[in-house]
Amino acid sequence: MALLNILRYPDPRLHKVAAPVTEFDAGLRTLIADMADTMYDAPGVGLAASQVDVHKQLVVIDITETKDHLQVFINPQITWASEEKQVYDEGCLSVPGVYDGVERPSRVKVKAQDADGKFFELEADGLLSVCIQHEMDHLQGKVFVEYLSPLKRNRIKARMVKENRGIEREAALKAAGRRY
Ligand code: K1U
Ligand code: ZN
Repeated sequence: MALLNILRYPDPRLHKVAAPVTEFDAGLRTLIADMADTMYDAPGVGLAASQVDVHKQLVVIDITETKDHLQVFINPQITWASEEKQVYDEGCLSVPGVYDGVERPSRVKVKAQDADGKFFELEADGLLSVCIQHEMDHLQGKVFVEYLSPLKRNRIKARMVKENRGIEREAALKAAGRRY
């Protein structure tokens, strides 16, 4: 089991656009397993490769309470979105502690590949629909706070910058302690 480092907003690497996956090999399987471990450990219901600084079109999702239904979406494409919208209080492992309402299409159809490269298509509603759209935004370099007002976003950014400095300071002190 390997836990990966989750990038924290406003890290500029969260805004990179992910490239399509072209090799369905053992390295990809290891990345999927490590991303799943990282998502379950956080804990979260989804994780995009962009959040662990791997800029490939790969998403893992598990919205079950029992955490036993991992869904893997490689090179996902939305093929249909409903006219009907829903507002959901979204969270993000890259912006911990922040939840706010985002309006998105209620239902989507998504076409993607599995770990073997096999194509599949599914229709999603509720949390799965929200999660797919949220994670696909990550692959385009978009974080959900970009849907919020500039005032809210700037407040969140300022709070995160402060928190991130504290985390970096703690890490530096720990590393210095290990040297002595
Ligand atoms: O992309 C991410 O950072 C993961 C994110 C997915 C998501 C959740 C809710 C709405 C939209 C997208 C999260 O998992 S945030 C954490 C969370 O929602 C959660 C954590 C523990 C149990 C249940 C949910
Ligand atoms: Zn997120």
